[in-house]
Amino acid sequence: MFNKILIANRGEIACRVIQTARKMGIASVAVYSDADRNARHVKLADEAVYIGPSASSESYLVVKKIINAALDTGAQAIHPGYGFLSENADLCRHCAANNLVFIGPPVDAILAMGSKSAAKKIMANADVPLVPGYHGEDQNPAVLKQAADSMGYPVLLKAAAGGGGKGMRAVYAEDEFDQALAAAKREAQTSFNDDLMLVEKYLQKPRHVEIQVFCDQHDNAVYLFERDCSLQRRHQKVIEEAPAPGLSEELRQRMGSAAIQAAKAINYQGAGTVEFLLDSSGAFFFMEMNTRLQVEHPVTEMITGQDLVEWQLRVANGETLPMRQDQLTIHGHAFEARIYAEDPDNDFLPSTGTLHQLRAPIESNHVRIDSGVVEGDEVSIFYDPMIAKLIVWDSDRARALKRLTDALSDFCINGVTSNIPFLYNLASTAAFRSGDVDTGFIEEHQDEIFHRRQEDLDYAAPLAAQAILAKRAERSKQLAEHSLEPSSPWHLTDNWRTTGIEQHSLAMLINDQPVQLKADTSVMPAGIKVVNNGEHHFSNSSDFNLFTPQGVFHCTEAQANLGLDEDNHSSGNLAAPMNGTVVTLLVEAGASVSKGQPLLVMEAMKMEHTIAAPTDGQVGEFFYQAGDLVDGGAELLIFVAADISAAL
Ligand code: MV4
Repeated sequence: MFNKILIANRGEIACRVIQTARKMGIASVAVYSDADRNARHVKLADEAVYIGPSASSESYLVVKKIINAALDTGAQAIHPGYGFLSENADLCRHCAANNLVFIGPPVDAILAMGSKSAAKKIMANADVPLVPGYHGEDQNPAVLKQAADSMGYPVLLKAAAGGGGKGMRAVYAEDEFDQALAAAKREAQTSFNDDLMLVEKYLQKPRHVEIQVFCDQHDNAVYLFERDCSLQRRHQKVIEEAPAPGLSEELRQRMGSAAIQAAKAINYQGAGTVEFLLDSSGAFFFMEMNTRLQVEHPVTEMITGQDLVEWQLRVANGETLPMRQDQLTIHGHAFEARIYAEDPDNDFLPSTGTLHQLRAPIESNHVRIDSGVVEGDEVSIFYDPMIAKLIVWDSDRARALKRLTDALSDFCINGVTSNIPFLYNLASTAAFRSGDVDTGFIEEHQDEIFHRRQEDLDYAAPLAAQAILAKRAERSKQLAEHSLEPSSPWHLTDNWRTTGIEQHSLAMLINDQPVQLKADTSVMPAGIKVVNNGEHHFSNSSDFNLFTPQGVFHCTEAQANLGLDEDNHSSGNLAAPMNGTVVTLLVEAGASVSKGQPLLVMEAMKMEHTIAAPTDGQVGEFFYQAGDLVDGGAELLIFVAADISAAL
């Protein structure tokens, strides 16, 4: 076995490969760019080599730098991960030329699968089922149109050099064909510098079911069952699962055998994935073959109990496959959700920045987190903004799905916008729960997925109120413990509410929705009701995230009316009306004051503002001194209304 390998990648996959290498007693070499100088994979590796500027094109994608890093550190093999150079024939060739083992397939297999039309030709010869269509060299428009007419509309025009949904155009009727073909060829020429076209029967909302295959150098080949990756948005996978919901054992075996046939047709070695389109009738058709370990491989690991990176290392080292087909079984069900720093409410644009808070769910036999970052790291603009992969497992799909929604609710991220609420809403839809998933799912259910339901708000509001009350009680308790007067009411701990407040008027923004609540803490648990969700002037006195099973709610507490609510004579904590500076305190802490008596002067926007006593009462404590800068909405002092303090 290798003594040392180099991981030519970054982020979560680099960390994941390093972990298996360590488990096997193999030393690891990381490579890193400027932006990744302090990255997690650099810290986890035994050694690390700087390979240049942050832009991938000047670092992670430079074959010469990767090869030199391996040679300079005495690494015997290179693991390419996924993306970057993982399917790059040049890296494969340069490894061979430098007596380095490429942990992946032979270069001919990479080349064979690199072109969609070449791949389909190979698969046709291997009797692997293809979508009915034309994949020929003759690109005479009349030939292509004849093929379309004979298979019947709708048809799909696909650029042979395309991929990931790029260069596809549907044609619904014969009279649209010529114009559509001309447009598709122009686009392909522009995008791929190659306008070779395939024509296929257009399958309506198929499922994307892929088979994990593994082949060693001794002509052994197995499939490790399937993954359903139909849940995609703009051809990016969002949630993957294994096994595929509702797939019969008979269909699984037929797809697995077809995948093995595809692998053998190209003398495959290593980990590979054969992607199929599965239509509603149960017919399946070869789409493409990926000659690398996939992002979503963990769900296969969870249901088979196998470490696929360990398999890769053993196979690359010339060992036979660790298991035979008859030894592999499916146990339970697994999901993977890709946690991204992106904003679903802003067309999923990446949300770069600092991960001020990153608290992942606790890992267990049921919850696995593959992450390349830790709290405090930057999510940079240079690379894919994936924060982590959340993988869950349980004994059946329903239980695994509950694990998923619970874990998403426990995943706390602050500092960047994440797609967690989107993932949670998606996983919570009835259609997803029923396993009724195909490639059109997100499009079809987007109202339910993207729309923050009113009931979510009503659900969140009382929870947010409880959070505010708890925060206030905690703050008052802290103050009481440091208060000046031994006789001060703040010392009373006989369940007396430290601020003496029993009815609260709370106002807040919940996910930008104004909400007003009345809370009565004279009863336990606090009686809280949502009142008219009227408009309020909000000052962002304090923001907090409410992480709930319904997803994350961003809450901004504020005073609807400063300090007192007209229709009840409770006292309150007086808040600064806006950002400003405290000019002077006009009374001592602990002083008794009368309604309207000036308590404090602050300056804001070149004007002086006097904060006056909302009613007769007592100043509990000032939180600021003269000269202090104050954020709008910040609590300036604690004030206890006379009718409350009289009762003490
Ligand atoms: C198709 C298809 C329907 N009919 N081919 C999308 C990208 C590439 N992987 C192939 N794709 C498709 N090919 C025929 N003949 C529908 C898709 C497709 C799709 C496939 C898998 C996963 C998600 C998809 C989303 C949209 C379209």
